[in-house]
Amino acid sequence: MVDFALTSEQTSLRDMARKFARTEMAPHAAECDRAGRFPEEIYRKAWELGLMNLNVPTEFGGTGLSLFDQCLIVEELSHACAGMTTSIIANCLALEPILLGGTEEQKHRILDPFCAEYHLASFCLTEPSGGSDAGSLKTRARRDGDHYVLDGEKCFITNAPFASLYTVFATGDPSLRHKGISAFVVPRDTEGVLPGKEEEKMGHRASATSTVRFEGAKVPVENRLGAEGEGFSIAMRTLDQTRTPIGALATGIAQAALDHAADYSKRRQTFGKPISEHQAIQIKLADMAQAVHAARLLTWQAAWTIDHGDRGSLESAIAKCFSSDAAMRVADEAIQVFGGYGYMKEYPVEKLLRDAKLAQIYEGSNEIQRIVIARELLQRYA
Ligand code: COS
Repeated sequence: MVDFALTSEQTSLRDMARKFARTEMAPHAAECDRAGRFPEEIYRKAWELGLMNLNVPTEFGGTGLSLFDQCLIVEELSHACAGMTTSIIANCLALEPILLGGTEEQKHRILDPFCAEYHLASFCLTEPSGGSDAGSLKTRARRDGDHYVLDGEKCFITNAPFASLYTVFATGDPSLRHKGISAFVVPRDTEGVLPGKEEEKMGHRASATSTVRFEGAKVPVENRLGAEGEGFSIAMRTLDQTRTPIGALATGIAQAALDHAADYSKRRQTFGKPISEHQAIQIKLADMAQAVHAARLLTWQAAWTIDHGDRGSLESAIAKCFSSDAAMRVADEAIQVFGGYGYMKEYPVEKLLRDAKLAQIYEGSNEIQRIVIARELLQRYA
């Protein structure tokens, strides 16, 4: 039987995340957006409450939540500020390769001390020469006795300037394409690990993004995850897991846009009555509500599918792609409901459009999601 009702534990979890989002995040969202400030004091509080490292099992010091429960939290956080949420959940992305590819020894050695204190980690896959074609990455990993030497550059790396740990994908031989890629855990204090300066972004401005250069960085062999050449599979399986919470993040943006638009429509008067009484506005709100509901349900279904043991490549790509496209449409319509005020930074909705845009690009652009969806779909007609 399919049941859409949340358990009492899930309701409490969602309420706790909502309270944190509304009291700790929302009051600072506009200021951090304007200044491009990375509010580490908020991220530290999120860690204290168990809102970080959500996917790491409790035996390694994490919160150990199902993907479904993670999505409940992510939607609430993102309703307050998608940029802060990106920084809070970046640890899940960065640590997932360790959960998928690490041995028990590696998990305890790396995750136990990492999760015991407030730390940030970054997932280093994308490179300046091509993000979508992950199999063509050029960062080299040369084996030299009991360690590897890493050389190359990663870009658009969330939390990189503040991270103490990087999961890095590098190749032993670029001519092998995806078969040459391995995954490594690289501590920040390794000599030759050089995070770049923070990027100035259109949205998600409370989150920090930069390049990371590796110049002869020596990584011990025991920090390689899985076998040599297994890195691409680890990266793809990681993204299957983490694209669904991006669906939840986009749903949070869309719900916030709908909430702001509906609320404003009841207070704004034109032609002698609140604009909520004009059918032109009601039709917009109805379309926005449909998009929000569909985004949430697709995200929940993808999370449920993965929690029940399926790889979920198709469902997570659908959830991520649909929800982020929906968030763009809903944020756009929210601005239209606000009219000229919606275009002004003094009001909250233009930020939502800028934040929604990134959800269509990161963790695999929506064009890549459509390729994944089409491939998965066509296999079923073989
Ligand atoms: N899980 C496990 N294995 C997977 C997989 C998945 N989800 N998807 C692909 N693979 C495997 C394939 O089975 C294939 O294995 P074999 O060589 O054993 O047959 C291998 O990986 C190569 O797959 P494929 O031929 O599909 O690779 P492509 O080079 O065509 O690339 C896409 C596939 C486009 C899907 C991949 O490059 C991609 O996801 N790009 C986007 C990267 C991204 O999301 N970046 C954002 C970074 S985080 S902000």
